[in-house]
This record gives sequence, C-alpha cells and structure tokens, in this order.
Amino acid sequence: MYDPERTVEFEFVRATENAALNAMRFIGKGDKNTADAAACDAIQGVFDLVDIRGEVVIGEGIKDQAPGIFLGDRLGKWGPNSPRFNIALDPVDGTTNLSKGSPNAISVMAAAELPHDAKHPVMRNIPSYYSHKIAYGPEVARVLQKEDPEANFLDSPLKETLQRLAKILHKRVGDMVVLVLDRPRNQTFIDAIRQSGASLRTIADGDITAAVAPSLPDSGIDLYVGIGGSPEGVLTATALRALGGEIQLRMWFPNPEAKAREVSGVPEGEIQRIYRSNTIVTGDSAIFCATGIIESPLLPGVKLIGHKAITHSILMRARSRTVRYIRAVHDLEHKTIHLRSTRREKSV
Ligand code: VTB
Repeated sequence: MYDPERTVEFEFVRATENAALNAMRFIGKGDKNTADAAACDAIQGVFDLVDIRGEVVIGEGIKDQAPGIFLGDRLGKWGPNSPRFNIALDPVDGTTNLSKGSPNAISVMAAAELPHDAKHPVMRNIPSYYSHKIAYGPEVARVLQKEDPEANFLDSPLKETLQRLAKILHKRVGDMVVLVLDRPRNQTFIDAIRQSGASLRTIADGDITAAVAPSLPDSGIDLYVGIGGSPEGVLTATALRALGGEIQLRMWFPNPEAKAREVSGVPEGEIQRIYRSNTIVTGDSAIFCATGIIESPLLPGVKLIGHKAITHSILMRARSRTVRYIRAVHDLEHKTIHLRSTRREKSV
C-alpha cells in the first residue's frame, strides 16, 4: 500500500541537514538568535518545495523569545490533496551551546501524519513552558507495559524508582547512570541521585538528546530525569514511539503567576495529567529526525574536511520501527540550499 510517510520522511532529513549546514557558520559566534534564524530559514526553504500540508503544532520561541517557526505556521506546498502532517520542531536544540561552541546541539523535527478524516491533531501541544519528565529505554518500558502500565515515577521517590529500574535492568543501583539538565530547579533530583548511590551526569542544555539517550543501545545512560522544556518533551515522545522507550511527563510551573499566564482556561485535570509517549503522539504515525550540529550523545556534529561537510543524522519511524543513521558528504563547491527568506538556492 502506498504510504506517503515513507517518501516524505527523507525530506525531513534534508531539512535538518540544511538547518545544520546553514547554522554551522554561527558556531561559537556568541549569537544564538542568528543561528536559530538560519536554521529556520533552511527548514522552511526545504518544505517550500515539498508537497505536504504541514501544520506546526509545536514551534519554538515562546519561552526563549527565539525567532522562527511558531505554533500554527505552515510548512509545505499545501496542495489540496497532499498528505497532512502535524509537525513539531526545534531548528536548534541547544542554541546556547551552539553560540558558545560547546557540545550538544542538534537540529530536530518530528511529524505525525493525520488520517484523511482527522478533526483533531495527532500530536499534543503541551502549553506549559516547562514539564517534569522522566524517560527510560525499551527494556524497562517493555517490562512495565506488562507488569504495571500505569507506573507513576513522577510522584514516587526517585530512590525507589532507581531501585526498581536497576532490578529490571539487572544492574546494581550504583551502576545506574542518570542524566539531568543542570539547573537550580533540578537540585532535589540531583541530591536524590547522589544519595541513592547512582551515577550522575549533567548537561547544560539540549534535553531532547538527553531524554532519548536511555533508548539508544550504546549511550551508557539508563535514565533521564528533571524539569526541562515542554516542547522538547513532545519531540522526545515522538522519538520514543519509534525506539520503544517511554517518557512520563507532567506540566510544571515555577510559580502561580507562570501557571496563570501559560495555561489559563486549561482544565486542572489536564494540567495534572501524566502524559506518556502514546498520549502525546496519539496515532500510529510518528517520524523523528535529527542532524548533529555539535557532537552529542545522539549524533556527531558537522565536520568540515577540505571543501566537504559531513553531516550525521538519525531518522526513524514508529510504523516500521526502522532507525536509520545517515552520514552525508556535502561538497561545498556544489552544495546549495533553498532558503525561505530569498526563495533562492544559496551556497553553503
Ligand atoms: C531545555 C533544553 C533547551 O531549554 O529544555 C531547557 O533542552 C529548559 O529551559 O535546550 P531553561 O533553559 O529555561 O532552563 C533549553 O535550554 C532551550 O530551549
């Protein structure tokens, strides 16, 4: 049966590759907004030539006032019969890292195809800026799915969660490796991890990569935990649908004013709800794609060798569960990318 997802998915790789190539000139230049704008311009430019109807349900920018692609924006040519996709993206996850030239920056997009008669999005927009998240890999997800599908790790003491996960993974708690976004608001998690005897790793930014890491076979990370961005949580959930891992996520607010501002009119039940990957991305379609800009646990960064640029991307689909690692060699004497801003091809 013809499945548009199978061909369209490769356009997502082109988009994140071009975003990485267009943003790489800004690595270390101390200007995160220009880097982000360059990545957005490249993504929009790719989709201006692709026959889909893409609706952005998770854009960027609100919390960080970034330039870019926002909720409600359209990507694609929007022909009347072209397939419809909900799209979530972070043209650069780790803009601060990119601007400083430090590790951990990727360009990332996720999409879910809408059935023809769909009245509602198939990808959930989590309206809070921040969420409390915990993410683990397929081995743990499989066991819990069988034994305790409602397991709630957001309200149970982290120490107990670590003991339970260690048992499932046939490890000692002391050999468990837990990744946390380094922020003062995550100090209680950091303390609990230290007390449990597990090994702690912290990252400065970029918690999509961090939360996907436990689902990758050789990452050496068993668990991601902490309070990070909500849009990043949705992108993580899409990847985990394809990798078989799991995320538990609940909206989080630093204070009542933030809550009033971010979720006024949202029912309390919805605010308190624990989301999992299949309640964030609800259909059977999920595509996740990322290209490394600067090296991270997920991907190597862009490498410049002579007049060639080498990019590394990961592309996966929930329907087939195929995970592709795509290494591309771009000849910079020939390579051009199509930008939205000029509607032209530009050399890299
Ligand atoms: C994380 C991280 C992002 O936001 O989600 C983080 O993955 C959380 O917010 O790269 P604060 O930076 O405000 O703490 C980013 O750092 C940027 O959106």
